Amino acid sequence: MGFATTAIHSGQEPDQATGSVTVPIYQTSTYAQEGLGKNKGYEYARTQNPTRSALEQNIAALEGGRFGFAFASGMAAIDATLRLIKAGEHVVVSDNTYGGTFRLFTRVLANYNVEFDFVDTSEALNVEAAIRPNTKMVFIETPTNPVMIVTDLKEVSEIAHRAGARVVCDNTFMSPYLQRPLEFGVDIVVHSTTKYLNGHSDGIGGAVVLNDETDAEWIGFIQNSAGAILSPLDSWLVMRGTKTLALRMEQHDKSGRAVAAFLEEHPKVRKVYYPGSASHPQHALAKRQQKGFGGMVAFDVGSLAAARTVLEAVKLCTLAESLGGVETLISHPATMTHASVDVGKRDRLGITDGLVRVSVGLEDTDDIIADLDQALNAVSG
Ligand code: P1T
Repeated sequence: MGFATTAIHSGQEPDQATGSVTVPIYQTSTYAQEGLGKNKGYEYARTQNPTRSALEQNIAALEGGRFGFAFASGMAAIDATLRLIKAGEHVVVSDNTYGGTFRLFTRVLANYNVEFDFVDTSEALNVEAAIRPNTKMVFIETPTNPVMIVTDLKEVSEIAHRAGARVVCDNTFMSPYLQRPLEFGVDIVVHSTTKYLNGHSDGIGGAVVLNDETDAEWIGFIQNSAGAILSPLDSWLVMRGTKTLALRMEQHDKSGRAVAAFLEEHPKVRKVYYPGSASHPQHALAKRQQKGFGGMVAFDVGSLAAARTVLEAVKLCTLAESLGGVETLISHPATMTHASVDVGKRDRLGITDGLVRVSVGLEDTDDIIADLDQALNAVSG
């Protein structure tokens, strides 16, 4: 079955009781039991919920994995995944990740004697050099948020596996329509479903997909034990989203390319970060492991003042955190999504005060470009 067919049908069988073509929202906390130890497979809704199970099956199928788990947020999904790591073990991480991931690793999990090394994973040799005898996980984001660095999934997976470490990929920026990390040897995919999978900016959520049965059992155990589950309504909203994921990603990709091409030519723009541009240092790799380049574009206008002008002059684009929804969102990583990363590291990564990030939405491409053009033209000098 093709991707769009899987998205619409996997986990989405018509309801047995009524024939409802959408999976019902089982808005319940518990289930009546027929007798002691006698139930219909559902006991308590933290542990099992049919709406959540349907979504978990759907996302697992989209990523081409055996097991899926839905969480209350992308961060909850990442946190649950890191519970595979024990005190005294070591994790190698892409040095540019979403700021919240960096914060969770350095400010929370580091307190539990888990060691993290942040390296530029776009150079596989850096990963190899960072591996230690106690390395049990390599965590990569590709392309990274926000400077769109691409990591070779196959090469890094081979290096990690030789050392006996699992590879986790945060696939939020691409969605499974544009990139399927498990096919390149990655062991675990995590998502903020808040973004493209939901696609309508109306719910926070996260997901984990993997093939290994032992690790899956543990993730399921954590999901139930720690309890950061996705609610039935939010599960339903993500399923509503995945049904149109293929169509939406096609358009995000088309407009993303057009916006990046426009920005590259604009005199007020110093630098554009978009793996779809021929000038991107890893354009060839992105072409190899991605089906497209998506709707995330970052660009540098040289100063905080210029960035502020652009961010405050836009009329159609909305100044907001988050990404992957139908509406175009524009943000300032240095003070918003990546404020928790120290300034020295931000500068090294290119997350300057002049960097602006756009999540190119599904409005007419010409309207998005016209809005960015008038906002850029408001920059003085
Ligand atoms: O916000 P939440 O659903 O918890 O997901 C966290 C997260 C994880 N991974 C990536 C790559 C992300 O981009 C995010 C969230 N990012 C934003 C809110 C943002 O504007 O970049």
